[in-house]
Amino acid sequence: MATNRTFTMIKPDAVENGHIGAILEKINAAGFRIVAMKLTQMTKRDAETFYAIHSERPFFGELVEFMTRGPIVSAILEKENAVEDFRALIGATNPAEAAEGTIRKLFATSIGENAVHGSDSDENAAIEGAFHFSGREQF
Ligand code: FUP
Repeated sequence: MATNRTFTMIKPDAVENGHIGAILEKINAAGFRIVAMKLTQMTKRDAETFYAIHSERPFFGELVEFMTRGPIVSAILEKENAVEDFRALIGATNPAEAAEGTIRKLFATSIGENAVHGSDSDENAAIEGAFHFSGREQF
């Protein structure tokens, strides 16, 4: 397993509900190194671009509205097998189906407001990380 990177966002619901610290604690405890991190608010255009793959889905409008309604914490994380291990740490997209102890089981309220994002492939991790961070913001 190569040491590699994934990209995450702590979404507006989890920020609003005061879960930034607890989620970062879980990420640290799972052995991820923080390569880059910041608090920002996505514009409508940012969210439409980031989630362009879902643009034809019925939930796209709600997804964009949700992701732009308040600040997010975005971060690049490094670990062996980062993408797969982080997906396991966050749990299923729908928190009702997420395993016990996962971040979504603990902190998400619905499939639409599911607390965190995690890249689904090494290729998307690189694209998503570059969308949010310049090279000078990565350590
Ligand atoms: P995930 O990879 O687990 O983040 O899930 P997807 O890429 O399938 O979906 C991205 C986001 O779209 C989810 F985080 C929330 C939203 N979504 C919905 O609102 N409804 C759905 O039925 C599926 C996804």
